[in-house]
Amino acid sequence: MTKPPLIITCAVVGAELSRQDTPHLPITPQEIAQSAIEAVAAGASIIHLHVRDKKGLPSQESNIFRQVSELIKQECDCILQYSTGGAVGTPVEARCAPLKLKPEMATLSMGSMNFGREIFENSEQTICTIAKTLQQYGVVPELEIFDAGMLESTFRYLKRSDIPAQFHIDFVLGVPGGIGGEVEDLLYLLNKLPPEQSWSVAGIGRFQLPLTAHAIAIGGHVRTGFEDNIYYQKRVLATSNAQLVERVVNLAGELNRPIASPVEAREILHIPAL
Ligand code: KMH
Ligand code: ZN
Repeated sequence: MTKPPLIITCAVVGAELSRQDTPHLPITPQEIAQSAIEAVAAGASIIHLHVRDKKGLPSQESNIFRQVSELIKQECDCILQYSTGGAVGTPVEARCAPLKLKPEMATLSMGSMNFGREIFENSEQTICTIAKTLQQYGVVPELEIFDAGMLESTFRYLKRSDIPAQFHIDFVLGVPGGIGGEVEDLLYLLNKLPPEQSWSVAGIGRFQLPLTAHAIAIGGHVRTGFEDNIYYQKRVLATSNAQLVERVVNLAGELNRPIASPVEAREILHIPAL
């Protein structure tokens, strides 16, 4: 089967990291936008977006999402994918708040889990509330699957029409508290997917590189960026999100996978053309 062009998502900042983890983390709206623009120039077609407040803390404030989105859109075309996961402990109303800006995509985490030392709450009620809000604003969901049970739950929610029928799946592998990040873990999950379902993988930390290479080779899509991994090599920090994207582009070149433009990514993901 011919493989589709490779969609690269870049998760530029996330909610869990600070400048103490890496001095290269973008924090202000201008820095986050600039980092996203560079990632797109390097080959990313989707920007997975979290934002930070004036203190550098994670925020779901829609004004900040608006500001960052406008800065990015002034400079380049890309699919903006807002986080509805927010930071651990963010109430569901706040998590949904930026959806009123109608981004092309947003995330929907498919279950609760231990997330490092904390609990990432995604009860059935939370999932259904976010799913309904996504539908209300016509936003295409990316389902975040952190563990095998979340995929099983997805099929259940789907049968009951609690989530939209059209979605992309992102397997986030290697979060402490979720499924592991070995290639075998990915294959176990993929075995359960219908063949036509689009999917990507986000490997956390040291799992990022091998999972990326594997996904490129077998026709999946990939997520990279500081949210998932701040290192370029063991004990060597990546200096930018673009550097991590460039590595994916290089691997894809070696493996003969062309890179999807934002226009091609929209086609693959059934997102209406602009
Ligand atoms: N910050 C994590 C607890 C998402 O963006 O939708 C959840 C997360 C998922 O980052
Ligand atoms: Zn995220």
